[in-house]
Amino acid sequence: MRRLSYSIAAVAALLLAPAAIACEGLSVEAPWVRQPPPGAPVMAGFAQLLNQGKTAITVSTFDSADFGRVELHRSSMVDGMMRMERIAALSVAPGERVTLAPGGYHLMLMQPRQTIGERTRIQLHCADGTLSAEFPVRATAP
Ligand SMILES: [Cu+2]
Repeated sequence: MRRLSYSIAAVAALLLAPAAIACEGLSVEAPWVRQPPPGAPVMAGFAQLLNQGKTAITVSTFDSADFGRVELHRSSMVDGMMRMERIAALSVAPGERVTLAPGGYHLMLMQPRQTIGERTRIQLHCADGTLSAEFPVRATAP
C-alpha cells in the first residue's frame, strides 16, 4: 500500500512538474485583446505581468495558435506622432508589475489564422518554459 501511494505521487509529480516551473513566479493578470474593427489585419493584446518570484524573469518571445506572428511593441509619442517599436525581450524584476496598456507596451497580434471570437490564447516563453494565458476579447479595458 505504501509502495502504491508512492507511485501515484511520483506520477502526479511528473505530470505537474512542467507547468509548475514555467516562468516561475510570473503571473498574467487582467489580460484582454481589444475588439478590432471588422477585417482588421492586426489586433492588440494587453495585460499586467507580475513577478512574485525572487529572481528577474525575462519573457523573450510570444506566440499564439490563432496568429502567424505575435510581437511585443511599445507605443510612444515622438514629435507629436504616435510611434511604435518592437521590443526584443521584456525583463520583469522581482516584485515588479509591468503593465501592457493602450499607449504603451502591447502585444501586436498579426496574421490572424481565423476570425477571433470571444477569446484567444497566448503563450509567453521564458528561460525555464512556457506560460499560457487566455485573453478575452473586449471593447474596453477590464
Ligand atoms: Cu504595435
